Amino acid sequence: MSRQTENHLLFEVATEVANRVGGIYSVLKSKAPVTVAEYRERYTLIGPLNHRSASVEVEELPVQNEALKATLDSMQSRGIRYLYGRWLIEGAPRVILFDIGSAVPYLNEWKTDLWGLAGIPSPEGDIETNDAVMLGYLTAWFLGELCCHETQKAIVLHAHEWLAGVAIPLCRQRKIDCTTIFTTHATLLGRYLCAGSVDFYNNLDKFDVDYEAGKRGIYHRYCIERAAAHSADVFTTVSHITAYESEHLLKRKPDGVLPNGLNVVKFQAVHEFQNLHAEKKEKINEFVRGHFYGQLNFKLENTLYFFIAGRYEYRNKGVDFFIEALARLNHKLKSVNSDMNVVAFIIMPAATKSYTVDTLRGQAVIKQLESTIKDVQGLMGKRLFEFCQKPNNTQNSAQIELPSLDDLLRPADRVNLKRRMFALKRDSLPPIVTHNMVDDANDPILNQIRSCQLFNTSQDKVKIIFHPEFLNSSNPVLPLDYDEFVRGCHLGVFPSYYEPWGYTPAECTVMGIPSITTNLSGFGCYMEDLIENSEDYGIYIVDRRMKGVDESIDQLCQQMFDFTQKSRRQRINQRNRVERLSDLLDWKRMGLEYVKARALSLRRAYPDQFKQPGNPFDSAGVKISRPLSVPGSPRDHYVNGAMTPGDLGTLQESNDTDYLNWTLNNSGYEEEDVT
Ligand code: U2F
Ligand code: UDP
Ligand code: G6P
Repeated sequence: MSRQTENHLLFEVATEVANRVGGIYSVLKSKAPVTVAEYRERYTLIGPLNHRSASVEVEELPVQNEALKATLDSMQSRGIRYLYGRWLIEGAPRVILFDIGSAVPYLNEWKTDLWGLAGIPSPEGDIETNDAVMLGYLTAWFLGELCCHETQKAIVLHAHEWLAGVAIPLCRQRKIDCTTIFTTHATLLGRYLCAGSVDFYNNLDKFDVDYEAGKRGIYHRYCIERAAAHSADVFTTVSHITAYESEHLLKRKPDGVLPNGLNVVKFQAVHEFQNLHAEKKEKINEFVRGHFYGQLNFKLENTLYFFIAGRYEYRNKGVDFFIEALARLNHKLKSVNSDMNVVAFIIMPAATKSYTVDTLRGQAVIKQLESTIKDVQGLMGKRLFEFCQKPNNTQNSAQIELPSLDDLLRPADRVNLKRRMFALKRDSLPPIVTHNMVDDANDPILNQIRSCQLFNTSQDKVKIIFHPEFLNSSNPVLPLDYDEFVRGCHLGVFPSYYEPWGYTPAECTVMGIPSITTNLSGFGCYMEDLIENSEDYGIYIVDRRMKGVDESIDQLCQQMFDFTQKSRRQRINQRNRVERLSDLLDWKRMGLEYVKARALSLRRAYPDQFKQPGNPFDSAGVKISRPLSVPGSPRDHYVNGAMTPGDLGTLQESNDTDYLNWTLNNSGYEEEDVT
């Protein structure tokens, strides 16, 4: 049956809908404004229901659309529970969150079916795979029914990552009348192989994939990923480097690359982000004063905050490089007698029991000192005021007397202050980790810090703080949300070995904070392609392709060292330049690749429609404009703003569509339109 491709419906399925785990949440959330602007109520996200996060992120709504209601009612009548509502983020997209628990009675039947249908095994006891199977079957069930109720409009299903990929082979096998896109944000085997000690990139074409997957106990998961990649109408990844990896590990060359964008917020006042940096840095200063209490022998004025953040993937995220390079930087700063200090934060969640007593105590004693000083200050002010207005002190102008310190600071105040100062005494060094770890002795980060001897001694120019938990504003010791923390820092360091895209450096960029990345990360390659002299623009790229490990670490150390040698003025200028690159990462530009992928999948599913002259996909509209502000000096590959950097070629070639005509509702995204 041929359906109308214009006004088609779009469903995006992922496990991170309204539930933050990692980068896919960032993709869906930041992309929502542009997708909603394009699709309005024709866009719905599908995911598993996580009660804890949904209760704060989703507002329940009645289902109004008839086809949708009939479909969900029918599923409900067979025991499936769901939450339909509005995801409370910018753009406010509609979501259907299926309660996976309610599908458990079907699980064994579905597992058997998956084996019969696609030859994919699903062993006992792998909860993640069970959840993936249930989410996939629920999605396919939903689409199958929806196609019967909604018979006019074409339906696009876009699945992210293997965890949401089971629906794709099902749609194909059951011949459900929809078209599918599968985007992989990393490959399973890639992550596993890189986390070990293999020379991944030089051997990509040589791995025996089935054997490697079997060896790691992930063969069934790998089968799901590979089935999704092969049975999707359009298969994409988030960067060229992952496209290359997918071609070898999943054995299908992606049709194109859908790079990750961000929802770039422009401030009215251009320098607002600089003020924010100063404001948030002060909050970090407060934490640092507490953490280093009694041993704060370095000036915060001359201190730079570096950080690495993300999921705890020791080798993949390059924490090993970071710590080694910090040790070298420490040595270098000492040897040149630099007056600069670095406090390096590692923000990576690991299993912990609680904050350490020392960490909590540090914050407490500094707060007590602060509050005692405030009290004493008040008393001294009062005494000064009284003294100055006494008649015998003001009568004789030739001999006006000022009070002595003893008049102002009384013995009781001195005692109070001394008590607080005694409380600052400590015998131990400032801790390198803020929490009690469940497995302190075997933690790879702690062990490397130990072997590099970065112990926060008073001679160290580089101090280190491992915070094994993501940040949030209700944190008792460092009360900042992650983005506030980033704003307060000076440099993000992300020397990843395996990083399909890498949101963290991209986020730094749009917040005007310089960062270090590598030419093995999707983001790093994207920026390297786009900008000449990227270091001037605050994008430092470590070469992890052509250089040996030692050489790469030296390069990273040198980049950090060069950064410490900048003056405040130079840092301010560099932040301004970084921030000007934001437009390159805006979904208003990146979103175009998603549009192309959907057009291609519709074209593949309904080729007849695209032969007709006058198809709305091929006709009038308004040209997309160039980015509002043209970035500093980047090479502009793009003719008339038509190209976006994600093209592998095929997305373009297979579509005759004139993408110059793509526009967001002709007028662009208006905030008030979608809230
Ligand atoms: C894959 O994702 P990942 O989950 O490995 O990672 P990142 O892109 O590094 O994203 C980590 C996210 O965690 C957030 C941060 C990022 O959005 O803002 N975060 C946080 O909320 N709190 C903290 O304290 C620290 C970090 C893949 F490996 C990546 O290369 C891709 O970029 C990603 C999406 O395609 O998928
Ligand atoms: N500036 C700032 N914060 C300050 C002081 C200055 O943002 O505390 C601004 C200043 O107004 C100027 C910019 O920094 O606009 C520096 O721009 P410049 O043209 O010198 O260097 P660029 O950033 O263009 O390389
Ligand atoms: C921002 C503020 C300035 C402040 C500076 C500190 O630019 O607008 O007032 O002096 O940050 O920069 P630094 O790199 O030393 O943290």
